[in-house]
Amino acid sequence: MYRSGFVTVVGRPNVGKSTLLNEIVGEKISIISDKPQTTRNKIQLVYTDRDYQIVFLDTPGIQMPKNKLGEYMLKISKETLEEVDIITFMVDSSFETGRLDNYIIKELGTIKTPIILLINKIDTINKEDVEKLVLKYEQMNMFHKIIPVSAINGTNIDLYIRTVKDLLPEGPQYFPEDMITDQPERFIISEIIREKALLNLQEEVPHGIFVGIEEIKKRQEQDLIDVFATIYCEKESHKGIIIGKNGRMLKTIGQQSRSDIEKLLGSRVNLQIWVKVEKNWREKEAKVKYFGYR
Ligand SMILES: Nc1nc2c(ncn2[C@@H]2O[C@H](COP(=O)(O)OP(=O)(O)OP(=O)(O)O)[C@@H](O)[C@H]2O)c(=O)[nH]1
Ligand SMILES: [Mg+2]
Repeated sequence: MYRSGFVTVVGRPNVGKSTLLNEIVGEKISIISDKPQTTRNKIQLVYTDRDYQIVFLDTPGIQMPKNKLGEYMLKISKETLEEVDIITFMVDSSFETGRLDNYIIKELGTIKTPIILLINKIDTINKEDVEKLVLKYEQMNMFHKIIPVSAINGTNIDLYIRTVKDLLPEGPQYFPEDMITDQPERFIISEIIREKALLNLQEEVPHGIFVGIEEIKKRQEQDLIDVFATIYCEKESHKGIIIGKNGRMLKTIGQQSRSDIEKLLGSRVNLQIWVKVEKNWREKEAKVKYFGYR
């Protein structure tokens, strides 16, 4: 009997949801950064073996929305709760349970779907504190299972997979066995560039960017692919910061992105990035939709 199903991973921003799912599928599909609100869309990551297929949904960190983009992100994180077989709720053990965790716990309390709680980043705390946390969450009486994990080290990830498998209903293999994401190459390339922008830029600048891919074209009879991209930002001053003194910042973002894109495409890449201003696009519903957040 083949078993399959959909599993959403929700939690506050920055707890390590994308790190976990990349670890499980063994490839970097979802981008990761030390800044909150890294993931903006719902991204499917598919785990397949002989008897099981698990379709994981990576979602944006749940946060009180500050603009139209934030409203969209909250909406899709909540929507996924309704459409899955299993919910994984992830918390970060290096922080106290905050207002946001409590908000999410309250939302989850009204849902019948089984919930697995992952307490992540246990590599940053000692054993006694892990046990205390487990006890604290056990008292809430709402989780099918509580698993302390380290997404970065891979600790207890096998136990998590085992737990998910045991809960899966009988079902078809939805996707071919070599498929690990529903996202097109074009999207992953734009996300790689956004990740490098998040990595190198400070404060509000990276949160206001959107990366558009104009063209991906293989040069004939050459092992070289041209990629033309545009980074849209919200203000003239941000454009200056992204380009940097003598173009240095844009060069760094470009070099780091190119290296990852080459790995993804398995070919040499010529990457050209332009920077344009699209004033306050995150506030405007039409623009947010135009940029693909719908
Ligand atoms: N020490 C430690 N750090 C981790 C672990 N897992 C993730 N991180 C770090 O936590 C930060 C956030 O990771 P992400 O995977 O981007 O978090 P996320 O929950 O997807 O964040 P959003 O997409 O913004 O909601 C990154 O700097 C990761 O390297 C872990 O097990 N241990
Ligand atoms: Mg993420």
